[in-house]
Amino acid sequence: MNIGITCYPTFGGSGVVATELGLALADRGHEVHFITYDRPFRLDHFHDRVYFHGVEMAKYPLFEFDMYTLALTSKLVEVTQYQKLDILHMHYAIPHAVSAYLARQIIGEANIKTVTTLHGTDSTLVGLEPSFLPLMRFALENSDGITAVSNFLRDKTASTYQLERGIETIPNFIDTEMYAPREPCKYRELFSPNGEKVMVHTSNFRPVKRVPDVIRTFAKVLESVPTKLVLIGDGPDRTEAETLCRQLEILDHVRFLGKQDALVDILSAADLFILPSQSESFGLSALEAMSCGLPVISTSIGGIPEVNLHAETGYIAEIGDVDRMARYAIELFTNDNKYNVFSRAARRRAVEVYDKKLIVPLYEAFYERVLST
Ligand code: GMT
Repeated sequence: MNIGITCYPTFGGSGVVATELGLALADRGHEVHFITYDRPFRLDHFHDRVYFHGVEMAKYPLFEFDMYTLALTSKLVEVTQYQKLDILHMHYAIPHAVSAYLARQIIGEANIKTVTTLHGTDSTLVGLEPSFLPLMRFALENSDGITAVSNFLRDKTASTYQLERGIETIPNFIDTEMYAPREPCKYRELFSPNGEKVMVHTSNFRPVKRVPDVIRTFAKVLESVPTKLVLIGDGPDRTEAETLCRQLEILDHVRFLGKQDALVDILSAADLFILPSQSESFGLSALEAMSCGLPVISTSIGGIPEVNLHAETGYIAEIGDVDRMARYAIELFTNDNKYNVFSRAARRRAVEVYDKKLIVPLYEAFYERVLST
């Protein structure tokens, strides 16, 4: 198949999933065209059968606001026609599904099919804005196929937007050969010079991630078990997080690493992943950690419990319950047998349920079904 993929190309789970999907599809013999305003950040090497088409923005004094939706539409039309695409796969509905709809109208419905993958906030937050809601509903009703990354997101979207057509769950996936425990891990001694336990969190430091809960949980763990905290990522709550560490007088035990590429090495140097989000359709960062053998302590929100199984691959607590999250961490840090069982279960779940070899064929089968309608 000739497949066009549009996503947000910057850091973020939806861009990661879209890019990894495109690369995996190319490895399986398809031709993949990424169509977006910047090169997706994981598209940093030459890959056979993978192409990138940048969306150019027209500048004109009358245009006070950029018209990305229209510029993307034009590029989708151009690439579809010249590269003879069979399918346009939009990751994150707003505004991509709208551009795909417009492009299909221009090209002709018989000549291209469109698929929208919902990732989370496109459906649970942005699409609910009163100004977007009718547009979102229309764009979804008019996609040739819709997938969601968790059953939670599938059901929530169907009920919120009162959709008359089905949504298929195709969960996020991971390359479990790349995301695997690495031993001996080169960063372990740096993070844990005196044999301390290591907790890790990675996110975009937005309020929904509740980074202060990570820090408060860690501070409580530190009262009982010598532990270090490693924070990966950056975003609007970073300053507040650093201030909180100072106030709690724990800054010496916390490392803020900012945005990092060497995730596998860092995760492999840690013992436990913490994800106290107040909104999460899936929790790709938790899956990355599980694949590296880290048990996860998370909230029970959204799609996270589909990924992290309570008392099996980690523990689940209510939003904001830092006492309980700390108790769970201490339990795992002080019971080696239990820790090892959880660690193995986390890795096994990643391999047996979410490996890219299992999930990418589900997208291929979905495309084939859409193309045959
Ligand atoms: O958290 C965000 O708003 C970013 C968004 C994204 O585009 O990366 O994340 C969503 O998609 C990820 C990949 O499917 C999921 O793992 C995240 O759980 C989801 N975030 C939310 O639902 C808040």
